[in-house]
Amino acid sequence: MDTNLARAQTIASAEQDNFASSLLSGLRKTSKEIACKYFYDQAGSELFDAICNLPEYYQTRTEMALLNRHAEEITALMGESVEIVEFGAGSLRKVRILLDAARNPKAYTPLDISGDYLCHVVRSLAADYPALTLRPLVGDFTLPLEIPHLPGPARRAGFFPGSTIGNFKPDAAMALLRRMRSTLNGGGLLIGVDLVKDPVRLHAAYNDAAGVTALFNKNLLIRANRELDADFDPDGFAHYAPYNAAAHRIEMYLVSLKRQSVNLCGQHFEFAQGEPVHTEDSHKYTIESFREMAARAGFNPRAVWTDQDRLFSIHWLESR
Ligand code: AVI
Repeated sequence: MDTNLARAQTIASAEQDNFASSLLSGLRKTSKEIACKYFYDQAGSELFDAICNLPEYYQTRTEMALLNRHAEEITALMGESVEIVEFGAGSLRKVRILLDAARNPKAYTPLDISGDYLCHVVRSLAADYPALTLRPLVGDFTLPLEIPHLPGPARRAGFFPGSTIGNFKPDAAMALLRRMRSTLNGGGLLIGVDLVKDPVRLHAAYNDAAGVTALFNKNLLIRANRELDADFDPDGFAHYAPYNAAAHRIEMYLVSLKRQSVNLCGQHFEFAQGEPVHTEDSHKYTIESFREMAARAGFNPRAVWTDQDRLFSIHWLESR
């Protein structure tokens, strides 16, 4: 085992959440819903990786290009001997750009709900960054959590790429930013945010021609069948992802194609023909509207980088 690689440590929140209880309460609502954080089992994470490589999904490649172009400036703002705390261990390709450019980074602390995925992620970094402390933490960053401090002084810099902040409703996004600010303990936050743009382009990104996003959406039902012994018919539901221009968000649904009933954890649910089950929102911001929200969450919005077509943005927020 590499010496710089700590064993994954679980940090529990006082609040508890799990797929079964969340799904049961979501399907009991008048407007049925399934929480989007349950997309990411093994199959869902692989489908999401495939989405990131789709020609229509401009977000990932645009953010990567911005990170590559501005890595020097970004890591200079983070400072020397920094501990990079990543909220959700996403694509390692992104944090590697920061680690390569950073001045003598002290530690990388990815925080993710999936322990297996985390171990895989950090193991692949250990040999390439022998001087870096790798500290995988298993926990749900959407819940209130305390990250234990490393021995010795280290400034923290948060990293939250991919516009995952867009998957939270504005009130919840603001609460999450507040919690991140307190976790970072005076350190700044580097965050990727998808921008408001031509609705046709947005629609295409969530309704790809190859149907990968549709599979990603339906994987929620397949996961419930496998893990909770439910009897959803995935072909009995259609992927539907319109852009709500007034609310600046893509809304994702699974729409029941027929009248049907489903059994789940000993309970019975009826679906009318055409009934939608809400599975995700993906909010889009303007640079100004995001900076305003960050300021209301207690950050001091400093640098912002965007591409020439203003598709995507990366913000450096300092703690006040
Ligand atoms: C993870 N998140 C930022 C993605 C998004 O674009 O909202 C999830 C996704 N849903 C469908 N395609 C991608």
